[in-house]
Amino acid sequence: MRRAVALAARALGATSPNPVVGCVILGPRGTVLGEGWHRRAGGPHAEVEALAAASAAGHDVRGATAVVTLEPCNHTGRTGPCAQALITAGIGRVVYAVADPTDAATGGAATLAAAGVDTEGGLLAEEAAAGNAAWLTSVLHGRPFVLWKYAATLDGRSAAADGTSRWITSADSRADVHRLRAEADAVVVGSGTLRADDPHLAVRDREGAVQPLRVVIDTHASVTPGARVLDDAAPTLIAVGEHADTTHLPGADVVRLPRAGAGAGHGGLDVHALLGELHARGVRSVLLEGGPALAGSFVAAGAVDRVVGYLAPALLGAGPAALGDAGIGTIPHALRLQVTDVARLGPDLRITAVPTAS
Ligand code: AOF
Ligand code: ZN
Repeated sequence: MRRAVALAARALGATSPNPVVGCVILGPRGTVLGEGWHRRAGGPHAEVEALAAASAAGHDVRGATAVVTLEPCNHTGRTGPCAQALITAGIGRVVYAVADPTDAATGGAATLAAAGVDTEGGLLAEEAAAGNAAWLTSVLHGRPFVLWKYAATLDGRSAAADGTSRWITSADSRADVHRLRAEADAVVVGSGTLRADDPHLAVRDREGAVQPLRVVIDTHASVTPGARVLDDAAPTLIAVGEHADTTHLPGADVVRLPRAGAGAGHGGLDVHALLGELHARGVRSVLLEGGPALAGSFVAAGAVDRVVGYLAPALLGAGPAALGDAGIGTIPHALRLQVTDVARLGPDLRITAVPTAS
């Protein structure tokens, strides 16, 4: 199953609005007969890919075990039902990690069991669910999964007093951020970051990566037509306030959003309205890249699902903090996180954490 989870992860960022799914078919004594993963929405499901790989290798899969990260689907959508494909192939046992929570596709386990296939769910479920967090969040909550990424010095500052921020972290950390971008369906920045850094936000140096939608939160439509984020390397959406003048941006993809209510950090655009708009466009995962005010408004809205902090062993002592006002005024109201991973990237530390269930 751990191998199936790793196979699924190969297509992170490429399958939305569908899940990532991996499948390994095991013969007697645990020999691998075939492996597959879902590569693109609308393409063959992982189980079908794995069956095809086993067949291409000349293996007989009758009586074999299929290990799959998601309960095999039970429906005819863009492709046929995988539960039936496994039954037809003569698979003897199916082990899956996470039950399919969608009304459309659920029921595969029952179909398999009714056909006499030995079926078991829940193996490594937590690990598989974490790997499919974007899809599961969108199915269960009707909004994209949000990962907030920041880079800071050890004293938590994301820029110096004079506004310079290039570069706080090492080349290794910055390459890792390109991986996060490639895995995300959309990358979101605020207009302050746009003015300060003129970022490009496209994915570089990653073969086969699907470019994320670049999203600029720009209440007053202050972005200039020459901004690098508006080039044609990737699509771009500009989210503006209801009354913004956008006549200087002909042809741009613009969405108008309401202002956030009181107590929502910096009082920018309504975060949930933005996430609803992105969800409607098929976005299942959002990488929130900056800056501090925008991140504060997402935290205030309860819309951060994972935090990845790149910490450089450097001190500034002055300059803006990584996170701006999130409407938190006292220690008991701190957003408590649980660290899920700590890694060293060159000289830096990368800390991954998720909000603790409260
Ligand atoms: C996938 N890939 O490997 C598996 C999926 O859009 P469709 O018709 O391909 O159906 C997508 C649904 O099928 C998806 O939401 C999930 O419930 C189920 N399983 N989907 O895209 C896969 N196994
Ligand atoms: Zn399927």
